[in-house]
Amino acid sequence: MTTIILGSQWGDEGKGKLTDYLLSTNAFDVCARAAGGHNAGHSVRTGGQTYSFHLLPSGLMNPSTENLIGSGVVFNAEAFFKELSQLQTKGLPRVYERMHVSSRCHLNLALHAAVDGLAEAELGANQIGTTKRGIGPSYSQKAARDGLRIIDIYSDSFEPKLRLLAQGYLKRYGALLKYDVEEELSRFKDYKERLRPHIVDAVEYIRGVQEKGLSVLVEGSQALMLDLDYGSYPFVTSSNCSTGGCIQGLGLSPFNIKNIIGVVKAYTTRVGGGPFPTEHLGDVGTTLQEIGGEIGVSTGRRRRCGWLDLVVLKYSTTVNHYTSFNLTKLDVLDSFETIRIGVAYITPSGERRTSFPADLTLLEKCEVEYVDFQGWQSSTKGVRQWNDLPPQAQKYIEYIESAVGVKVAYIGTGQDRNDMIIRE
Ligand code: 2SA
Ligand code: GDP
Ligand code: MG
Repeated sequence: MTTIILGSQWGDEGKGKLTDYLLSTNAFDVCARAAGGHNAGHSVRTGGQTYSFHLLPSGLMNPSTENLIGSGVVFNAEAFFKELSQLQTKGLPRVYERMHVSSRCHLNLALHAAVDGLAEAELGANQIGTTKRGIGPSYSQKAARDGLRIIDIYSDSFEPKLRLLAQGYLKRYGALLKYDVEEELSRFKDYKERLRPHIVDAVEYIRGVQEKGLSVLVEGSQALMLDLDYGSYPFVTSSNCSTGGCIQGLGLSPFNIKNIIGVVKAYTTRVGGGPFPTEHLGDVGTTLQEIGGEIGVSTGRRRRCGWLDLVVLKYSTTVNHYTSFNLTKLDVLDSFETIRIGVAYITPSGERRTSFPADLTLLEKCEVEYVDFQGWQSSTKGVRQWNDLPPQAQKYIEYIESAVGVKVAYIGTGQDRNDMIIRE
């Protein structure tokens, strides 16, 4: 059976921690990534060590789990080998042997990263605030049908195709493009043999896994509000980081899905540009940022912070069909006297909206309606039993549950793997 873990807000909800937690308590046979690339940053903390995952699934944490990078991912070979080497140095066993990659993945090249930076610079004040990992340009090329896939590395047409792509971008950006095609080609001479043992036909791989009745844990990357179709477009990433994107990126059977767990931070953060209705630009935002340690795992950027937004969460639930939630970072709210939840957007004409608008210009003009909760002002750090939570914290969680209609089955109370409350 398949379990899917998805970001329900704007990312960094703690998907990596839940992946690691579930792998430590249930023996999933395979952990897979379905979309995105090395723009993701999933951190896992256990035994006093922190592990960061970008392109690779956090499933490498469990020594008996096999790991797959699915066809929907854009694959950067340099990031792949760098991450494997770092994880091996940190002591994770057999990481190379347990890491499989779909031959259908599109390549994310140094060329794409160079173009990402230039495209962002052209946007001026309207920058997306990308991770500059070339994710947008790789997916654009894939959609334009002139991308290069992993399988193409082994074809004679690889070199002429890459040269052609580079020429195209050179025409577009001229001397601004800082890119050396010869260097890239020579890197791929090295990757060609090193990649070979990792490459699989992922369609056959998933078929085999499902036929044998093995269990799959899909580790979503980014989040629904960054989804190319359903997020706050154009301030989104270039992949489908939704339930649909997981099925598509891995060729999974929809009938095999048992759980779709939405990971929900107990407040909201966003890194990069774009709308953020409940953002708090004053002391609350600063406190959340500092206590929550809200810093990008891949780029080191400070994350913008604000209160939980139920309009976002309901919208995200409608698109992703969560079967349960993991509410994370509850402990970050411990010191607040009052905790707010955004429940509706009030438009300039006075209309009360409880659905996320497609029109970002309308969204900009909306005011947020909040419900206030009394804070618990005591430590929940490391709490592992529901009954040990302060009643105010229980009330906060129960409100979210009943407003959205999805059970909060897991509650995160700290960074460590075991700082988790389970509610059956
Ligand atoms: P991109 O690089 O084209 O995917 O950027 C487009 C938007 O998607 C956002 N994005 C992310 N948001 C949160 N976390 C992400 N991963 C890293 C992390 C981010 C980091 O875990 O902290 O280190 O800065 C991630 N990846 C992409 C991005 O900010 C743009 O808004
Ligand atoms: P992801 O991209 O969704 O995997 O999330 P990130 O790893 O980018 O960011 C989440 C951060 O919050 C990481 O540093 C986690 O270690 C941390 N974290 C996850 N759950 C909890 C929690 O319940 N409490 C606290 N204090 N930190 C948490
Ligand atoms: Mg992250």
